[in-house]
Amino acid sequence: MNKDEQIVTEKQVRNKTVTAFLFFFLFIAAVLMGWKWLNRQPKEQGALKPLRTVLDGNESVFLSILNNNHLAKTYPKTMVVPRARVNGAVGMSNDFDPGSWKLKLVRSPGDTQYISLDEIKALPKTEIIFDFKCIEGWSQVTHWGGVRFSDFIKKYGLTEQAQLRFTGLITPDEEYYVGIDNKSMMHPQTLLCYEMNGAPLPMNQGYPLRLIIPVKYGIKHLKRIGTMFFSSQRPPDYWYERGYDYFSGL
Ligand SMILES: Nc1nc2c(c(=O)[nH]1)N[C@H]1C(S)=C(S)[C@@H](COP(=O)(O)O)O[C@H]1N2
Ligand SMILES: [Mo]
Repeated sequence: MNKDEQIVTEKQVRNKTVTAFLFFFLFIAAVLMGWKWLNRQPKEQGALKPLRTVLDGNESVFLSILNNNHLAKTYPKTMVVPRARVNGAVGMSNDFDPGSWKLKLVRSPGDTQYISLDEIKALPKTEIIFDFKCIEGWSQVTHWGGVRFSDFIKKYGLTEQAQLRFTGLITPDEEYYVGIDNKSMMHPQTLLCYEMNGAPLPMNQGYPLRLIIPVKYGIKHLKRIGTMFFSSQRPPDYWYERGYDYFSGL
């Protein structure tokens, strides 16, 4: 017999087995207790507080990485999906009158300006083909055209407003709304978009004007912009209130 080998008695085997099972059950008990603790925590904006704390922590990390040289990948026209999927119809009610639409721009509380689609189309046009990603897990390469948000800000003399932390967007019926950090809004790929595949936006894709913001998930690409405003605090956000990440960056 090799000198390294030892005789293991049946009793020793039994003791080891008992110990292993004990640790296993303690581990399961700890996981169950942790899970119960987590579910007893108060909710904050639709998410359990400890989870919300982690999401908000992620936000500051992402914001410090995001810069204007970091561009979302773009694609050739040949890769654009033939029929783009339509997702989400909150705030797209049928009683909307496209003929009388104007963008309601709240320059500051009490100072509102109305801007027509023609005025927006008169600004320099930018196009982008990128992989549009939804948090539900699908993505598709789509082609959009419109005015860079940063060009719009310059043209309408909103530089000071853009230095506040957030922009808020709301559909005309006020059913869907998003808040977005201005660092992401001023990113060169962020568009006030009025075209898809070189044609006016289809009704269900947000006619007459939607947001395209490739540095964010789909939930932030609000379709059919009614009101735009600026704020140093987080504007209300539809999916944030339902437990999702406020930042929703990519
Ligand atoms: N007004 C409005 N905008 C919206 C939504 C919505 O429900 N209402 N859904 C969002 C979500 S979750 C996604 S993934 C995209 C989908 O854009 P699409 O329909 O052009 O594919 O729109 C976003 N913008
Ligand atoms: Mo989405």
